[in-house]
Amino acid sequence: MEILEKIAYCVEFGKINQASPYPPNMKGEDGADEYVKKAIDDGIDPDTILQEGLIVGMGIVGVKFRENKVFVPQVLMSAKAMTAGMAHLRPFFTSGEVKRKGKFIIGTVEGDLHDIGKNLVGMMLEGNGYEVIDLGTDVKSKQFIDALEANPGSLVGLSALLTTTMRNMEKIVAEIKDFKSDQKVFIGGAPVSQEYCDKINADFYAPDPQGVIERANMLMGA
Ligand code: B1M
Repeated sequence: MEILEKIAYCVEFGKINQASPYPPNMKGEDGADEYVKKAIDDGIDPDTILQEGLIVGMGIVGVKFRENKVFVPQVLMSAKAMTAGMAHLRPFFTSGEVKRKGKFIIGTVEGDLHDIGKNLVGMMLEGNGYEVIDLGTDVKSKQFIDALEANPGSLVGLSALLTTTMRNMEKIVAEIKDFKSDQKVFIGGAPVSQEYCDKINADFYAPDPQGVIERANMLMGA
């Protein structure tokens, strides 16, 4: 297996680094951490490592997750493996050597403290080449708008896990659209639906991270 395939494999199966005991059948082997570092040392272009290694692995995970072939614990391990690999690439991104697809502002809406799903969406977006601006949880309209003002051209995504806080999305979407009428707003989270998205005039509903990535790539022409 060549090194980029190994990187994709480590992300797919959640192998973070050599010390990581998970998955048990890869105990003692190198993980995404070591392989990405080796790939850089071998002179492989960081963008190639991202696109043909980490992103390939996370793409497989996204599809498997949607199809219920893997579950949250495995996805979190994959996200950790990807994060370990990304840490070596980050300096190249921030130095501008790698062209990112765009910026994506994400937050869990006002009143809601659930962040596991939002973090997964953010990590998968990051692994797919987006710069993610994570505003955290309990995020109010003003924080989204301030972030949009500071990062023009960004996409924005709202997450909610409670039927009560989901209602806050309507106000936040309206205030974002008041700030910039053609701003594209994604919404998601367990209680959210396409019907609700249409009702509150949001632009895209995605049930899972893969759906957000696919829509964002279409919008960004990536
Ligand atoms: Co809470 N909680 N919780 N909780 N909690 C739920 C959501 C609940 C369904 C449990 C239940 O009763 N069965 C219920 C909501 C009921 C409802 O409104 N219909 C509930 C409740 C009631 C509460 C409290 C009110 C409990 C209380 O205090 N009485 C309270 C509220 C706190 C608050 O937010 N103000 C509360 C608190 C908590 C904890 C803090 C203990 C903890 C959160 C820890 C954390 O996030 N750091 C917690 C947890 C863990 C859950 C459950 C068990 C798991 C949620 C989760 O992380 N799922 C949840 C029950 C359940 O879902 N089985 C529950 C895994 C995660 C990967 O999935 O977040 O759906 P999810 O994200 C998915 C998709 O939705 C999508 O992609 C992700 C990956 O596929 N997605 C997006 C998410 N955001 C997206 C954005 C997008 C697109 C897709 O575009 C932008």
